[in-house]
Amino acid sequence: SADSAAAAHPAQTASPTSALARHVAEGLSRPQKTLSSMYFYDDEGSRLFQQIMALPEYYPTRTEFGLLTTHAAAIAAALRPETAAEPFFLLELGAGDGLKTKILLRELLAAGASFTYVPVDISTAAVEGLAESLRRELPELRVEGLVAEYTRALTLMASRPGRKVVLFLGSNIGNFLPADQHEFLRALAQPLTPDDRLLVGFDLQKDPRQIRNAYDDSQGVTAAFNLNLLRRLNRELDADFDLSRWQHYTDYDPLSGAVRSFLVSTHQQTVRVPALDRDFDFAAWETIHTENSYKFTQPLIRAAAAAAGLDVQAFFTDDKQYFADVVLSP
Ligand code: AVI
Repeated sequence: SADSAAAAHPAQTASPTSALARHVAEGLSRPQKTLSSMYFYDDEGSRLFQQIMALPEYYPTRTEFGLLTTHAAAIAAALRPETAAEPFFLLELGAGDGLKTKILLRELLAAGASFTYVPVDISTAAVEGLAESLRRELPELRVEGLVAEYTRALTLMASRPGRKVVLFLGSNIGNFLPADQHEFLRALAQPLTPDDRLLVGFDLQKDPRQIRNAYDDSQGVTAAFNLNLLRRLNRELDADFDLSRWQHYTDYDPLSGAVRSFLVSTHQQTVRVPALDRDFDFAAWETIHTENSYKFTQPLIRAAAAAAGLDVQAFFTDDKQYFADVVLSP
């Protein structure tokens, strides 16, 4: 049974009822097999994503960094309360290494704003690592890390007095399906009050080849990032995916604005997942859909905001119009 399989390797295997195990059982049982990009980010996946952000083809991080640098003063002004002395909370959902955020933090500090920076992540290591680096680099900054799911973090913070400014950068919103983007924005907005603000990053539609290349880089880092999902199932669920029989495939569809990524089975094969006590069959060239990364236009951003009951207060973009950081209010 699943129980005895897990008991046989207690140190390596996740319990059959772990969120990952349940997700795999469900996702690999569908006619179009699917696994969520949410599970890319174990330690190895997070390390590979850091490498992706530095790739020549991966323009979003560099572009958003440039646009935040160029418009730092105007963005900080759009986020700050009217009176500099009024204290507020600056929450950041999924801050990563905080490289981009530090531009805004420095700008707000220089403008004499009184605020507490609250990086939010479900990984304790991520929150502590960032808090630690900020204590060294910006000792005058007040930091209160929060280990929680995003919407739960906002609900928790809602009971604290003071305005809230919420950052959701990097076009992470694009990894949700459109209906889920609207629902997520609505859930973020729900505990906020009209004086609060959201700053959300959106990757914009552009030359389709350029978008596709960003997700299929010449060094194969994105391929390794996608394939790491199977390595993770081997590590955590004791599965026996043979990585030499899988390929990374990605495509950008200008009609839907979505980059879709897949893991492709190059042979007919059966994979055993002991933590689930199950086998999964793959036909030759069958795919597992692993990621969506939606690209936006200004009208799509306005429609998403409207669907979530949010107003667009300010729209910042770079000179090539590759990326946008948008200030929203409930
Ligand atoms: C985290 N997220 C915004 C990235 C993106 O561009 O969709 C994840 C990624 N996947 C492949 N490359 C980068």
